[in-house]
Amino acid sequence: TSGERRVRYPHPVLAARAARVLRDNDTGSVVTAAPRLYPHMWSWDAAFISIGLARLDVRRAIAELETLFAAQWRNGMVPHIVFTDADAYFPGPDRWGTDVARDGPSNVRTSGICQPPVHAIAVQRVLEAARMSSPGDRADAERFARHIWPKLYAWHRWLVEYRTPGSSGLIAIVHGWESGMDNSPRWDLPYAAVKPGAELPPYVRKDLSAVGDPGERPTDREYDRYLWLIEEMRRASYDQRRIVRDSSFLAGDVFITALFAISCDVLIELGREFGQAPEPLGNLAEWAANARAAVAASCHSVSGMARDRDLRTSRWLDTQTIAGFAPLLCGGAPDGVQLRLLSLLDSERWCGHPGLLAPVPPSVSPLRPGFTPRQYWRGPQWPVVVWLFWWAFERRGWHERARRLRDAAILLTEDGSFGEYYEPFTGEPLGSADQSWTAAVVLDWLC
Ligand code: 9WN
Repeated sequence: TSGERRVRYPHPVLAARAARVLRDNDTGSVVTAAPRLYPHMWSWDAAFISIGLARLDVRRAIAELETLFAAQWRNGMVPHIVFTDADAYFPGPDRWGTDVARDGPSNVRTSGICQPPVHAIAVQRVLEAARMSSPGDRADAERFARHIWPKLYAWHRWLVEYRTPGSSGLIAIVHGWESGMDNSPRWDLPYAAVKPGAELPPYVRKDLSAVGDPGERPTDREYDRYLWLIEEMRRASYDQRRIVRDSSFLAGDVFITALFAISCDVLIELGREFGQAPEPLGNLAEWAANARAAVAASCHSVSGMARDRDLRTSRWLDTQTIAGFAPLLCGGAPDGVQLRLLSLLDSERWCGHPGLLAPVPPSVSPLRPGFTPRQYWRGPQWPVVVWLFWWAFERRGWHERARRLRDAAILLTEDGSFGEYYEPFTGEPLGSADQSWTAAVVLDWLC
């Protein structure tokens, strides 16, 4: 099989290659998400990148998160992109036009939406790495954790204040890009209701020339919708209340909700350690409990899979994507549901599919109609998502499961190309090569 023809670097060499990717993608002020395709800082990428950087240089890791949080909006939102001067990505800062936003930062240009809240997890992981490194690193990381805590808290508060509309308790997204899983079938139904108007200003995509095969990226039709949603938000001057009330896309994201629950837990741990006041800690505990309950309430009565919700039509979104395993990340679902999800994860529908090169969950079940093994969030395996499950399983004390997942992810990535995502049957790297967050999580696993 083509799997047997793949290069397999010994782990010390693989780690050195991963370190080189992070160094090569470092412009001096940010480590870009990828060299050609993504020449800016992305929010959740920066979190994972800092986790990798902490294995090389704790101060550099801290600087990365500080740069991201220096772009935090006044209302608390952490923007999904912090733009560098590079011109090679579309939509860039002019198309986003967030300069009209009342709450935007004045020092940098950013996009006007957010991404999954994994930053508290990154801060804690950087702290752990620093403590194993040297007393100086430890002191720097502790100072940093204390300093960034109120900013993390403001970010979490923003999600609760602005993004928990309605009664589902799920954290809502106003654009598929906010989920980080842009064109996942999770969003097919809500996107079907997004009708780009004739006033959509013309545009030229830049992403297609940066990947080998356009079939690995979202379609033009999808892009029209992505751009139309930006148009709507720009017209609303990025006023969150208006956007949540009026935009043509509003979905409760169960995966973000699960990540939010555990990030609140982590923030509580950090807050206790660094002497934060009882009131914010109490709020975080309440937010975590509400988020967990929302994830549990979304579970399908037969399959157990957690579901997103279209908040415009009040319908559950039943898709067999990796997001359905959200309760395994955050816990809180009844034991029976959890057992069902674990055996589903091991089954041939997911990791146990006999054709997989490496038994890590693909973005979509290979047995689901419409599974597309080479297309972005519609089938390929994403090491960074595997890292989240690995980290959560460790945290939950499922060490053997966690170890199996990590070993499998290393098998997938040991060709040393650090692909953005991988074809599940052959292990072919797809999308961008030298993707920073892939290198970062591999480095974290190997150190
Ligand atoms: C849009 C940077 C980002 C990731 C997302 C991934 C992809 C952007 C794009 O790249 O999205 O935000 O242009 O396709 O879907 O998760 O953060 O790596």
